[in-house]
Amino acid sequence: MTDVDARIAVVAVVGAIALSAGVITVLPGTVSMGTEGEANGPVGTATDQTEGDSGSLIDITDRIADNPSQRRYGIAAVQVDGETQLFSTGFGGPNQLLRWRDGNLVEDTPRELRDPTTNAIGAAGCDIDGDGQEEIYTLTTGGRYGGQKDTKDRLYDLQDGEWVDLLQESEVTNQYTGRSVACHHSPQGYGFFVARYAGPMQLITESNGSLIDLAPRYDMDRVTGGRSIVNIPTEDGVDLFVGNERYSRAATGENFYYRQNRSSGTYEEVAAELGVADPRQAARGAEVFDKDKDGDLDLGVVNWEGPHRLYRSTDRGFEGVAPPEFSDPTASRNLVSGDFDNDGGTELYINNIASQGEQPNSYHNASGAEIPVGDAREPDGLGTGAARVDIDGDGNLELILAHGEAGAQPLTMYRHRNSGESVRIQPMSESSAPARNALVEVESTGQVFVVDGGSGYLNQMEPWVHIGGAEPPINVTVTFPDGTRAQQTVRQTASKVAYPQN
Ligand SMILES: [Ca+2]
Ligand SMILES: [Ca+2]
Ligand SMILES: [Ca+2]
Ligand SMILES: [Ca+2]
Repeated sequence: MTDVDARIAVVAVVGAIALSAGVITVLPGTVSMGTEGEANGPVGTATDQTEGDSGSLIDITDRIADNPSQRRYGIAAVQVDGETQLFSTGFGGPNQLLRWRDGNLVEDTPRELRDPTTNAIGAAGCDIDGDGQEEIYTLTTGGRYGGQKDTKDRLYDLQDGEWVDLLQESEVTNQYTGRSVACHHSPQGYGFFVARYAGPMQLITESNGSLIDLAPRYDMDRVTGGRSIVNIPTEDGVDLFVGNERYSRAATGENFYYRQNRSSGTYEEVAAELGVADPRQAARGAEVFDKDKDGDLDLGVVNWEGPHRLYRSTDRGFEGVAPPEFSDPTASRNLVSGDFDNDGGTELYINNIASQGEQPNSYHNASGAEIPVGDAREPDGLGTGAARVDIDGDGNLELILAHGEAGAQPLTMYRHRNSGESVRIQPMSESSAPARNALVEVESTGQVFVVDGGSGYLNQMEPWVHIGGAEPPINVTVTFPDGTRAQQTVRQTASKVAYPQN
């Protein structure tokens, strides 16, 4: 899809012109903010909690205290000092780290993480060195979307209170552009899988104090137009889906599905066999969730101006089951799943980018049927990143959206009204970091949930499992990504599950 990249390049230039002219698109529920980049206070209008559609998302952007209008791309929920925080990548401006304090989302970005000049795009957190603290990887572009770039990515490690970039002195980064990065547990432990664009993909981990790239060893260093990544844990290993597109006329754009065999320590690429290669479409967001509560993870993929997919897991692979109201093509960026109203059913949110006129976002139930989206429609929103996270710890999921590419906009934040109860579980790794890629099965229903490893497309969801419509106690089985299992009765509404000690 060479035209796609050409269009993105043009859009980026137009966006830059618009910015220099001081043009700002104002999102629904926000107030005009003066000049671009100005760090004003709250940008959302206060929302009357008693009005509106009870079946839809309401705007709570006014809770974001530090919310400059700027071009952003990804948004990653990372765990820092034991607390879930939000890291947004800046494009033509700084990255931001935001945390919840006294009823507001406030910025608290360490100087080392701001990195205002490298034009970052995807980000993820993952404890690759086993010290219990997630490292933060940012995929930079240097302003280029394909081929080689003149910047290095960043891999920030928190050392004695200061974030140190481990790639600065390392030869591991290959300096090809890309889009997404995710936390993936290979047979050798946690690493960052990096989806490159027109360059070999990477799986970067630490071994004996040095960074290494495991992708060649696992035959994952393929070259394509890499876009999205999602982990799909099974009993046999942690599979990895990579959503791709054509990057040249000579290339093909099929997706990859790497089936991990944990016991043999190998992967096999089986996307075509499973029915998810979709070579004619340009993949964007991807999500994994148990849509029919049968204990098998299903897959959703939104494509750029092509049919969006809902795949039901079967004995033979994946079967496309999206109704037209879900599959209808849009200028999509992300797909977010979560039980936002705590009724026990999963909702799906399609986040679009309005770079060529209005492109409203849409909201669906787990079968793909459209439901009222409410304030989160954002017809003029330049959607790029999206994350689900219970950032205020009240047991209800928030939806946080980043915007950018074609222009500068603030972050936005939404939640459901009239939410029911939930049980939230955080499996912890052997090193007491979030056990991303862990699989949680609820005994009473058989439904399974994944601790997100990122990225969907550019992002990372919270490192928790959110079980809506549930009340403690519930019995769960956690399959850690190395295959270790733990059964536990969860007695609190928010509980950690420790890695079993011998
Ligand atoms: Ca670490
Ligand atoms: Ca299923
Ligand atoms: Ca629901
Ligand atoms: Ca919440």
